[in-house]
Order: sequence, then C-alpha cells, then structure tokens
Amino acid sequence: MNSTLLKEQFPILDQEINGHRLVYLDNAATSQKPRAVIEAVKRYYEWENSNVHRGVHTLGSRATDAYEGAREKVARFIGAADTAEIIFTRGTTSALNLVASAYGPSAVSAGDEIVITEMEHHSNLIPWQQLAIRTGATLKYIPMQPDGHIELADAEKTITPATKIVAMNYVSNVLGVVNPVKEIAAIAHRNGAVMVVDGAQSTPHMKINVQDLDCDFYALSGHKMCAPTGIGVLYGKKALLEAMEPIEFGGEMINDVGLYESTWKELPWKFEGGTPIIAGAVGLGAAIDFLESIGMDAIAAHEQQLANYAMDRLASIDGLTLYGPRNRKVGLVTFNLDDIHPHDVATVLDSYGVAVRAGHHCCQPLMRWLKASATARASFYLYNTEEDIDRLVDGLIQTKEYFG
Ligand code: 7TS
Repeated sequence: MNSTLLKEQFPILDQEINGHRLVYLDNAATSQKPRAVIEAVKRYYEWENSNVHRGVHTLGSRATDAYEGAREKVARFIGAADTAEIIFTRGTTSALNLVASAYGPSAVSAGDEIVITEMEHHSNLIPWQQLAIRTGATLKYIPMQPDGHIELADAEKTITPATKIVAMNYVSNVLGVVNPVKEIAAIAHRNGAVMVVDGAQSTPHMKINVQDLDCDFYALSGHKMCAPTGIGVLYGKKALLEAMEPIEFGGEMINDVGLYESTWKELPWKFEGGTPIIAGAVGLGAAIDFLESIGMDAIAAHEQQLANYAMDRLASIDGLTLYGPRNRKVGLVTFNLDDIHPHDVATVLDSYGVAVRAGHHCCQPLMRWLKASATARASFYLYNTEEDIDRLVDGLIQTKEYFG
C-alpha cells in the first residue's frame, strides 16, 4: 500500500492551508473522499437520478438498481447473511436511535438492565439513557481499566440475567482502544441479552464480519469511510428486525394503507420511510469498492504502523500526556500538551496546515473519567504517512515554544 500515491486520489488533500501543505488528521470526525466516490455520485446525478422503487421508467430502474446494488455491497462488506438485514440510515447516530426506539421498548421494562461503557460516544449513550429513563430500567457501566481497556471479567460481573441490551463501541473515538465485542456478545447471549455494536470507528479501519462477531445490531457511518455524509447503515439480525415495528411512517414503507390501519413492506424497506438517501448509498457503494480495492487488512496494518509511530514520537515530547493504551491497533492518538488548552493546540497546528480535533469528542462522561475537560486528537487514515506525523510533531514543538 502506497499512501503517497493514494493521497493523489483525494483531490481535497492537494491544497495548502495557511501556506503549508494540508495534513488532514481529523479522520475520526470524517474522512476525505476519493475521486472514485465523487465521480460515482456525479455519475448518479448525471445519468441515473430518479426516485427508487416506484418509477417504471428507465431512470427509475437505474436508480433502484444503483440503490439496491449499494445495499448488496454493504451486506457483503460487513459479512451480513442477507440484504434484508441492511437498513440505510443517515448514519450511526440514527441507526443506534432506531434500535433504541424500535427494539428497546419491546425488550426492556422496569427492573431490567441496559449495559454500556463510560467510553461511549454520546450517540451510543444518550439513546440508552433515555430508554432507561422511559422504561424504569437500570443503566449499568462495565468498569474500565486505568488505560481505558475493558477486562472480560468485568463484563462478566456487570452483565447479568436481568440485562436485556449490551451496547458498546468496537473502537473508541477517543482512546483508540479496540473492544472485545465478540467475546462480550457471547457473554450477553449467555445472559439472554442482545449485543449492539457501534461500528462508527471500526468499519472504516478493519475487516468486519457481523456474523463472526455474532452481534445482533451493528451501526456504521458512511462519511467516516470515504463515502458522502448523510448515509449510514443499521445491520440487524433478520429475526429481530422482523419482530420490530417501524418508527418512521410514510411513503414507501407501506404495503397497504387503509383509513384506520396499515401494513408494512417487508425488510428492509419497512424501516426506510420516505425518499431514501439514494445518492449517498451510491457513494457508499463506490467507497466500499474503493476500500476493497486496497484491502481492509492492508489499511488496518498501515494504520497500526502509523499509530505506533505516532505514539513513539509523541511520547518523546516533554509535557505531552497520552490517553488510552500504549499499543495501538487503530490509527488514533489522543493527548494534551502541558496545560495548553487543546483548542489552542489545534489552532496553532492549523496555522501550520495540520488539522486535528480538539474538544470533548462527544464523550463527556469519558472526559470526566479521564479527568480532562478536553483533549486534542489526531486520527489517521489510509492516505496518511509518517511524514504527516512528523509535521504534527513539529507543529506541537512549535506550539510549546509559542506558549513558552
Ligand atoms: N459513535 C462513535 C464511536 C463515533 O466516533 C461517532 C462520531 C458516532 C458514533 C456518531 O457518528 P455520526 O456519523 O452519526 O455522527 N464521532 C465523531 C468524532 O469522533 N468526531 O466527530 C464525530
């Protein structure tokens, strides 16, 4: 894998910011888009655009084929057994909310337990908090080790026969830790609970097989994996999705509408009310083709190498605090520099053309756990190089000098 050559496929990276070549290290927030994806969306609008599942005209079938073709690609990409298990959503947030709203109330009642962790992104925390408040269920947290990883023994202790739902991110967007979701799914199942995996930060960076993980639900966002914004996926096991009622009613999700009662389409369309995100799905399909042409294992290996290089180089900076486990599997590092506010760090880095994110990263409970009000984060992707990390390190040294 040649990241320098790959970079050339991302037009946005070929620019200067504040007089310096752009180094984009905010991939956990959103990734950049390769020409292949931009072209696929353009071609869709120039050649195929129409509404889906309704027109008998030629464009109607082209758009439907493109949309349903993207669903097939997603199903294959994440190892789903059936395209009926792939529901297009706006992203991870709406996918997780769909599970909490459509599955939650039927599965959880007063006295039951929902188990999550303190490292969850707000999108995988608030929906369960709300479900607990509304149903009278208890929200429980699997304890984290001092470096942020989870021990299976703690999961065993926290998950009990009263647990109905276990929800967890596969990869933390702050700690960069890879959670043992397959093993925790097995613990959940032994206790009669379902396992919901937030795959926002895992799907872009490693090979995913939902059947191997044996999770019941899996959520992902297209925009973090080279696809456009506004498209995501909820995977759910067919039997669970079949038993769930839709939460959005309207066009396209119905079978028959009467004055007082209606019936729904079969899966997956009963959860896709209204005109869907057709161009987004087409872009996601193109992003999957692009990622597969490079190979998810190659991407994972490249990122692991970058992350460990970054951890080593950052550790050499005096006054820099690194968060999360030392040994990295995914390309993401979170830190603070002396007592300089991370927003100031990010602002000075931007003046050198280096884009990182600063803030609470939508993980306020985790920030409290880390005893930090905010952190800076550099997150890598397939087009990043060791030279990009050198630029980050140089920028941090300048930042230190700037703040004396
Ligand atoms: N879950 C995790 C673990 C995430 O990192 C994010 C977004 C989401 C869920 C929500 O995804 P969305 O596509 O629905 O917004 N994380 C970040 C981030 O770390 N910086 O910006 C967005």
